[in-house]
Amino acid sequence: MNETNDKDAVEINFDGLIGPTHNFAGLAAGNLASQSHRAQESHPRFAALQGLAKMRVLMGLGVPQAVLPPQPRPSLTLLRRLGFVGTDATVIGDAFRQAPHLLAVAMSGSSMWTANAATVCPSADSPDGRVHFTPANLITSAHRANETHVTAAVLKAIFADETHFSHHDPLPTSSDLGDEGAANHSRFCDAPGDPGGQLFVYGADGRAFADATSRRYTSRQTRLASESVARLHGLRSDRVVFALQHPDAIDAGVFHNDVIAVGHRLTLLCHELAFADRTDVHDQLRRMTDDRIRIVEVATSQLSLANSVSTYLFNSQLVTSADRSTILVAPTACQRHEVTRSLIEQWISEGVLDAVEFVDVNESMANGGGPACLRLRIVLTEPERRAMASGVLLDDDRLASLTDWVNRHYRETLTPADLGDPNLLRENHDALDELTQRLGLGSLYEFQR
Ligand code: SUG
Repeated sequence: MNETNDKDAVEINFDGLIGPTHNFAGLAAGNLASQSHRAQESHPRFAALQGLAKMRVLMGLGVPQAVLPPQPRPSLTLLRRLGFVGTDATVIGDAFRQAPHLLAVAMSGSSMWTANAATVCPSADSPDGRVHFTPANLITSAHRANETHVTAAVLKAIFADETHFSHHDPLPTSSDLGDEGAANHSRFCDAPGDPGGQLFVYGADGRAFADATSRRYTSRQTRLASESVARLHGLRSDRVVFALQHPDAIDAGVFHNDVIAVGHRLTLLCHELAFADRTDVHDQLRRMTDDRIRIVEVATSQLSLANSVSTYLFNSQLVTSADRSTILVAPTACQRHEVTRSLIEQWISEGVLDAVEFVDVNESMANGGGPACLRLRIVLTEPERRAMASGVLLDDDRLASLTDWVNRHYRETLTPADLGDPNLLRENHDALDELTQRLGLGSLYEFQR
């Protein structure tokens, strides 16, 4: 795995900026946190500040940080497609009275979980030397499927230069081809600029007759989808592994693989029930990495599936800091839980990790989104960084400017009754108008044109 090495390539975390309509509508299937917080009051301003504080921690470690902007909400395009007519205020008012579920769908802030925005493969792995993007179709739920076309536009606006960046269409809308992006995808390499090997994890085959077993929750990712993305990105067949999720994990609330495994460089932290056939998956990963991968597995006897899901241990970010230390950026729930705290201490004493940083992203966690859900990893070489829209890359000044922007535009609280307030639309558009100027993205959204 070390033919050529672009030493200037870096892995950048693109975090979803938590949007002004972050709320708890209980929309997400198989996601226990989303279900249990349904209809509670949310705190959009606090949520966004927690997200920015996490970014500050990563920046403090010397890890490159960028943001992806939130999407316009409520999505009037969606509500009009669903038959609501008249002025914007009429559309919102009628949806609120006649179909509050659909208004919640149109109001969702779920694009904040950018691990589901797309699958991205670095140029070092592609035959045409370009970075490849496939936006996730997110077909399992209406609120997430509604992100896809705007996500595609955002990625195209930031990575516009076709000599460096290749954008594929989202996979067709079919339950055979459910795709939830990078949350089910990991890449292993020595250094980010080296050619890597990739792991795609799915929970169902995709052919209806092969998926006939009935379980508590349906899987969101199919093998047919994962294989299609790998094919579109031109990945070499000896550099990919396709792994079936353990069905017990899905039924315990592991709706994405990043709830039960995290990989970075040549390390994989995972639970023993992450994969249906753990021995075979480990063997394949060893072969793909010339036996260089370090697989650190947690047994059910150490940490149950239920506690893996409630602490979100495996939804930590695993990063390499500027001084080349391996750091786990873990949710504060792991600090409070005795078992996860001692597992992390053990990993530090064994040299798997150099240190841990605990981050509080509890507003996002309450919807099932931990630290790793909030970021999309994109490896870029120096020329690729020069070719992108650089306004989304954060430094201290931009972080301060975003903090100021949140403080001026966000509401403190949102309740289910607030979703019917037509003023939210104007507030959201004003906020996004200012944001796209600040990030140098111009007129990105339909409402701005
Ligand atoms: O798709 N929650 C998201 C959480 C996504 C987490 N991402 C990763 N694991 N990578 C989901 O289940 C809840 C929205 C609501 O209930 O209002 C939601 O969509």
